[in-house]
Amino acid sequence: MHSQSAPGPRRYVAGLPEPGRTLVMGVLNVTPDSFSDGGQWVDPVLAVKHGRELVLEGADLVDVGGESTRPGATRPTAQEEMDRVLPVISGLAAHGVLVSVDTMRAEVAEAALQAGATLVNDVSGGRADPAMFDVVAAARAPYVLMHWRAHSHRMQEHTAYADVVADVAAELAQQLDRAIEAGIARERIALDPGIGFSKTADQNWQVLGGLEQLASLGQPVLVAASRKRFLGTLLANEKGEPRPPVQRDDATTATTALAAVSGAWCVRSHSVRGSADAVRVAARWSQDSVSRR
Ligand code: PMM
Repeated sequence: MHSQSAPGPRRYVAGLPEPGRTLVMGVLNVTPDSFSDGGQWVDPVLAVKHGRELVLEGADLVDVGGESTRPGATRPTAQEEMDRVLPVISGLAAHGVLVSVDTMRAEVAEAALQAGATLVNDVSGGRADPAMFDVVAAARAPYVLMHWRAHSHRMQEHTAYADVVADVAAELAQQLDRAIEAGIARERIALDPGIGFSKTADQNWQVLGGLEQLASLGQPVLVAASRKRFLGTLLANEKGEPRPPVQRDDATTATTALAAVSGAWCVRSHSVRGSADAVRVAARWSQDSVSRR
């Protein structure tokens, strides 16, 4: 049982909106090879148009990424990554869209912040590039620190845990301490357990079931389950073939609702309309569950 007097986890990140419900981060991958939307938004004009559509559908911010992190992906160079993301970030920022940059590289994060991004979403949690924390600290930018063990081509070799929820929480806590030591303010940091990163399908479900334990680290939690493989596996057909990524949106909406009632600060989603509805339902649901106590 949680102690009644323990302070609840922080439910906001300084510098970002606080609408009184879980935020929705819309995914905009400007990559040729992401697992569910790869190749669709390589043209910056189409990408900006799509990003603005995501906002109309209810995204609070749009996450622009130029490197695919699907298992086995090969890395672009930093220059290629910047060529992909910077025109899209500046185009969206010019339209008043709140943008996050999905990158593991300090150099890309710095250029993206200069181009108008507000938040740095680092799937490596500062482990891929030793300069990342310094760049984020100097810019005083909000930062998503994800649980990460290895680059994509090797990540599924690193799925050994004694207790996946406790181990992910401990590894996140260690990186959180390092980020704070490097000068990033605690109230600007959100944590993300990294669904699908160095985790089996069962481990992903265990992490989702343990979201409240992760929240006990005291930081806001971001959940990014959208269209991921473990949902395809759960919804496999009678031949055992996984449900394809674009047919996983209803399941994504379900994970959004459940993450939101479990206290997630933000969800990252490709199918924004469903997630935007789900976070509103969850907020209303939770309001009455609290007042009835
Ligand atoms: N997953 C992907 C990309 N970026 N960012 C965060 N914070 N958390 C995640 O789990 C995450 C992420 C995976 O790829 P996708 O963009 O194709 O969904």
